Amino acid sequence: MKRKVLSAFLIAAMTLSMAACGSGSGDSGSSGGDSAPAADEAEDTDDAEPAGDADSGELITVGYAQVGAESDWRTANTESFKSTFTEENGYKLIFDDAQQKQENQIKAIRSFIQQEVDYIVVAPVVETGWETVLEEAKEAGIPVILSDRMMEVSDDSLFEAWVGGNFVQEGETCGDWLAEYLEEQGRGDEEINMVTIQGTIGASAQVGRTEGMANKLEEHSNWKMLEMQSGEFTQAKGQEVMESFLKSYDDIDVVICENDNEAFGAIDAIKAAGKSCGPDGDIIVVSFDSVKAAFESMIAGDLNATFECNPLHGPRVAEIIQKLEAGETVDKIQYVDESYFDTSMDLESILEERAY
Ligand code: GYE
Repeated sequence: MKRKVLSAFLIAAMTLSMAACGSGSGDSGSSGGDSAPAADEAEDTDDAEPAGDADSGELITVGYAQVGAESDWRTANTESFKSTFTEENGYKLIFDDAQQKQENQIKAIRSFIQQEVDYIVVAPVVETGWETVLEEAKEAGIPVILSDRMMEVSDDSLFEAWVGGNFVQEGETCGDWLAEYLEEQGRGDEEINMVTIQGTIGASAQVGRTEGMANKLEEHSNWKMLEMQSGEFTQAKGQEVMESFLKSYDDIDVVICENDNEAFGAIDAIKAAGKSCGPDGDIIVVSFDSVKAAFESMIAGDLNATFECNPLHGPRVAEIIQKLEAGETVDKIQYVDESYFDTSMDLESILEERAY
């Protein structure tokens, strides 16, 4: 799908969900709408009917080209697929971990085609460079479903559907939260120096979150983005990048980490440099995903806020497959409802209920 088309969906979804931004309630903001339906109905597969042909015992074979194992989010996403696409539920899952490399994912997709799987599911590492291999899948008559990150292709018949988070909106929610937080601290007009530890460059989650935050920077002339560098969505790289930022600048007010794991690394770097962070510290740290460890970090007083991105896509993809099997049409673009959490909330009780 071309960026232009995707942007139209994003705008529709953002318009519908603006009211939920900055509400401070921690309740799910709505990102649904006609053109961007929420996919949450598929959350629970426990009572799902087995998808394969139960009488003949035939299983539906699904090849999942996963990004890697770079973060807690990714681990939860893998677990969601493995626990959904079980033989008990009527599936045979062929799982491939691409170790964050697009070339490995392309190889995995080709191997799925060779094995004549029934469906190919891809969480693409980056957005571009997929046309050829998707055409190969199309020629082989194998439907492709995208999950998590998006692909930018000129012909959107190359995939059946996409389900994932609204990354631009996540970035904007982060910017709105920051504006409100600084205002509450009496720092609304102060010059605020920021740095960003970006995700994997070219990945939808990086592109969207950076874009969403950039939109908010335009609204605040007193906010200054000193530098942005990729931390590859990992804790180790997040720490390394923060170490280098701290060497270059001694007046960082805010660090935006494009996932929670990068924030854990950044927090270690801040402490090692003799500085403090969190609500009572020198540096405000915010991140994306809202995995359990991020709640622990907020409870410990290190992380200020985390903007949710839901990784539990296994059941959502299973629902898409079941509909395609039944000859039904599926919504091409499906956004998942997402929220945010900060230290003003009752984090202990939210954590108790947290699934990832
Ligand atoms: O934020 C990050 C993971 O694509 C939404 O990938 C996903 C991102 C997630 O590595 O933790």
